[in-house]
Amino acid sequence: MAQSESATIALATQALDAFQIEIPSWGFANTGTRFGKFVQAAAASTIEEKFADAAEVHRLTGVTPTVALHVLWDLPNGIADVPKVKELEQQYGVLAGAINPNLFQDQEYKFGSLCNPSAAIREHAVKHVLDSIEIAKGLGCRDISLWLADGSNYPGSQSIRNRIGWLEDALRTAHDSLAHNQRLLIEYKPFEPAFYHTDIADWGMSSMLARAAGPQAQVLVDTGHHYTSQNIEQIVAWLLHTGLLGGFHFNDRRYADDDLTLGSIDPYQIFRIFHEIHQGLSEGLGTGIAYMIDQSHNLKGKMEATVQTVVTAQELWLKAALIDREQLAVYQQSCDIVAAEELYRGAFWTDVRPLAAAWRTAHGLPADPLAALRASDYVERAAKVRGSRSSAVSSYA
Ligand code: AFD
Ligand code: MN
Ligand code: MN
Repeated sequence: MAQSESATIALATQALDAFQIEIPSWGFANTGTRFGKFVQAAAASTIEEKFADAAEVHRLTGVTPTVALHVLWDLPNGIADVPKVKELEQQYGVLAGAINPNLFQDQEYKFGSLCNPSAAIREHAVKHVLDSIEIAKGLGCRDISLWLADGSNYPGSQSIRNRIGWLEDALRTAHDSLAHNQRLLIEYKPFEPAFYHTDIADWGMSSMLARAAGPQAQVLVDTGHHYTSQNIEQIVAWLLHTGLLGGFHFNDRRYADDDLTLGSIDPYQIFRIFHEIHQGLSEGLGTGIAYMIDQSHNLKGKMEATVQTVVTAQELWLKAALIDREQLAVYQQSCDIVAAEELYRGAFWTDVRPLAAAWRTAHGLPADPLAALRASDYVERAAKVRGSRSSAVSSYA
């Protein structure tokens, strides 16, 4: 049964009012692949420039009030940098979001961090996580978003089960230092940079590690961290059902963890994930989910890519919200496959851009944030101020 236009507008307003997404500080910086880095004149290279870019994205879109920080890249002096970040929050009007420890760049992590066979190295890695939790406390951040590159490249070169035990101990220690309102989000990834086994390789391992760590540990789903054929929305449904869904790192991929912009390859997959979430939310599940972007904008302009991603996320969130879930349940119950599919896909086919534009206008925002960015001279001004420095960066820095 078609919804009346006013009902659709009311539904769209409710859905868009409820959606915010966190942007990554590293999305504004020069990143690259193992084959090199193409520097961009307007790229941010200081924490202040990252806050400035994040604030501009929030000014244009209205739905990105927080920026995820990477401890070593954004707070190189650790907890000592907290006052400076607090000043930037005040100055730019966006807040620090998830805090990301860095357990993958120190030379001593060559054979692992929390899973390293050396107790001394494991202790060093645990200390870094504990320091990151203290930074999060200092900034009033709820989430510590933990990704390990730990694993091995050759069969027989490491004890997989010893590493599980060390990891359980480390995560329990980290969990026990959380404030009562904080969460430890445990991210999984099937491979890369380890190419034989990765210690936290799938949602099952993350789930069991979260359960072992304690009630404030949950799973972080990075959409690029799955094998090509995996049904991610089914994983999301399981994590919702078990109360283990902490949040997302959104991006898109064709082959591996490509960190392409969300919805650029397979928008339907994100729609299917968002449907599971809307369904869960309607039943009181998933209320604290962290929606975060984790992308590396190697070829696209970083500001354009970030604004484009936020707008796409809003549109896919809204498309999924338009599904008449009550009617869908009737078709599912009666196994009317085609009716269910036509209702479900019909929402995906709906062009929600006019609804989203109207919502933005009603909120005093540009109807088309990407066009507004492109019409502005923000990127050109940033390139002028920052250009001399970033062009000095060697392509393999
Ligand atoms: C890399 C990792 C992982 C992590 C991100 C930020 O694959 O997704 O969350 O860096 O540290 O993309
Ligand atoms: Mn990630
Ligand atoms: Mn990744």
